[in-house]
Amino acid sequence: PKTQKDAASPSRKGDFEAVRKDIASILDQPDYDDGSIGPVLVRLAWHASGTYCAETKTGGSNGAGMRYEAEGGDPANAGLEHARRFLEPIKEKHPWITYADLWTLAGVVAVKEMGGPDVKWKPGRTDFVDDSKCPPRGRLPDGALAADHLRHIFYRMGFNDQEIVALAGAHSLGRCHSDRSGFEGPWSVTPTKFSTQYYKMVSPEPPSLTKFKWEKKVWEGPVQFKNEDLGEELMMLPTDMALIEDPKFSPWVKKYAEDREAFYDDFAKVFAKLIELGVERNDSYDSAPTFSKEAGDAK
Ligand code: DDH
Repeated sequence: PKTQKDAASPSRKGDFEAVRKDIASILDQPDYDDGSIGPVLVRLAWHASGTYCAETKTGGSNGAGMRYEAEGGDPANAGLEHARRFLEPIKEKHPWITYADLWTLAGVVAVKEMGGPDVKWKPGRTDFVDDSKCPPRGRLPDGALAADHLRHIFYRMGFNDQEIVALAGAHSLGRCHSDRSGFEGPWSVTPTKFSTQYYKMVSPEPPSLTKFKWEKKVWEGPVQFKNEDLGEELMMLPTDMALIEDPKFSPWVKKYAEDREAFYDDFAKVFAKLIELGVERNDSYDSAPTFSKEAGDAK
């Protein structure tokens, strides 16, 4: 009898370069947020992957469980239906790619197109055929909490303190939406550009940074921090502030604020690790070429 894993086949055939190009071509969306869907695609790849539990080997980007209410309806995933909807025409044009491959590839393409590093990406994820293997809710981080929560969530996936800080640099991108997470606003003045801005804003250390004082925003919403020194209201979550309050996290914040190359290198490594969590490939897939030609096609 076929196992569930056999039932949904990985995206083996097809031209991944063509998919990359098509993803790049839809990133600019003048009417959406700050004019790009890049940030929300990065968040989609991250939330697809960030449910991984190393101990039970469950969760992770394999399966594309967010297509089902069990995972897609997790309040932590609110708003990601927009990202998935934007990718639907790409899936229709390249039906051989699995959703799980498409969502992770979209994050990688978005990082690159917004000026970030090349992140290694490998196909071979399968899509669940039903929701029975969706991870339980509650595995993604809660922005209202602190350093111990970050460690609890990211150690479960198998990351260390340096990797936690490197991953957090993705918050140079995009914004919070009060109708999705409850929080509101962007972290940087360049939310569609991959950069070290997040560390420069959050870090209390020189060179640039002593001038940025964060204060609690007075509003009806959840606790978040604000700063208006750059002429626009920027924000930090309590979990962002935890990175500078914690003695083991804060040296990495300072390092990445000052050393763009180190951040780009480390981000590329850690994002590649993130999107591989829990992905198991069978041998025949591993030996297949990742790009347009299948071994058997080359005569
Ligand atoms: Fe994040 N993130 N994130 N984040 N994230 C939000 C938006 C974006 C947390 C909370 C929030 C990572 C880690 C954390 C991106 C990437 C990454 C929002 C706002 C909240 C809240 C959602 C909304 O209202 O639309 C918390 C907490 C953590 C943590 O504790 C570590 C990581 C690791 C990444 C990553 O990509 C590696 C991106 C991009 C966005 C912007 C999305 C958008 O629509 O714009």
